Amino acid sequence: MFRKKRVLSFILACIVLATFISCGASKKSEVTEEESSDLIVVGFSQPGAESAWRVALTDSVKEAFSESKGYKLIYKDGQSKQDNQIRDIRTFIQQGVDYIILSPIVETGWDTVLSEAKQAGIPVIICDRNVNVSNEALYTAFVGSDFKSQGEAAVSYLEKMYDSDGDGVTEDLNIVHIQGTLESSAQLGRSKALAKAMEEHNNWNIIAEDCGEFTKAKAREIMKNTLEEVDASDIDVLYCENDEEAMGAIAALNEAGVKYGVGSKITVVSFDATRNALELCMNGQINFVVECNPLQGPYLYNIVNMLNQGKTVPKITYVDENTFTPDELTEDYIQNRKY
Ligand code: GYE
Repeated sequence: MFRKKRVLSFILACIVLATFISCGASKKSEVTEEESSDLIVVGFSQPGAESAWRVALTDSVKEAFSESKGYKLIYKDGQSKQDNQIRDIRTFIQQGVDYIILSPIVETGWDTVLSEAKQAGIPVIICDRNVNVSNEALYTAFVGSDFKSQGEAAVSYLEKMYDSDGDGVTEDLNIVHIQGTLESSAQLGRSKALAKAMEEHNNWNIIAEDCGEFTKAKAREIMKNTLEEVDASDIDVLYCENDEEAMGAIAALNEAGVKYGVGSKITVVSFDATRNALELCMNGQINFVVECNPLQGPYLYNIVNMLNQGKTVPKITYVDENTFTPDELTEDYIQNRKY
């Protein structure tokens, strides 16, 4: 009898304890939910971390959507694979985020996952590179660059540089073209401008063309191989679709002892205008840099803020951008730059 009573009170004690623990736990999760429900949750899908430019974009977005401003940012790196980005967006949808920001690795292949986000009622803001989808209503807004204009800026620099008498007829040009990740908006726009120039100037030739994946290592390899196939003295222009590629190609030229830049036969043009590239430009190693502005966080913040207030947002917002030649640069300017 006594034993039975002890067992009974033990069971009772367990029930009380279990109730206490479970109450405590539910109370705790309520608090966490309450805390996070005050924050607006934004999922940010990046294609990778292939360049200093992209790291600057990530930092800018993280800074813009900080907890102190009322946001919780979930950042995902797609490791240079579209499939990973699609998976990351699906995870955001399952998590029920309030907004999705997508920087797409390539332009196509987004219809299905963007439809899923739309069905879930989550606005998607495309940033940096654009998407090419069957229905533009699949995303709410785009913030980024006009890559074709960037390419046109580089082309018009070359046109002026190689037409000293200004009669519209340039010298013959042999161009080495190192492309960015194929089918990304940045590659498509920058390559399109060069392709158009090739049609307009029948004395311009692309003597080597390959994809450097926007990385220094790949571009270095491409330039090294190119120097084995073509005579360096035949090259007039090195058109690199980002700064990393320019730095990689320059490293290969250095190794081979080939001169380039201001005062040499080979003119180097590049895109992004990161601090390192501007330093090279100021020293005359890169002749012309077209800026591509990665400080897109504040632009995205404005869009999300407006959506939050129920306002209509512009479908396209282009970020402010510039171009640089060596004589326009000072050490002070470069050091004060954010990326
Ligand atoms: O030029 C390059 C990068 O999409 C604009 O991607 C971006 C490009 C940028 O990794 O450096």
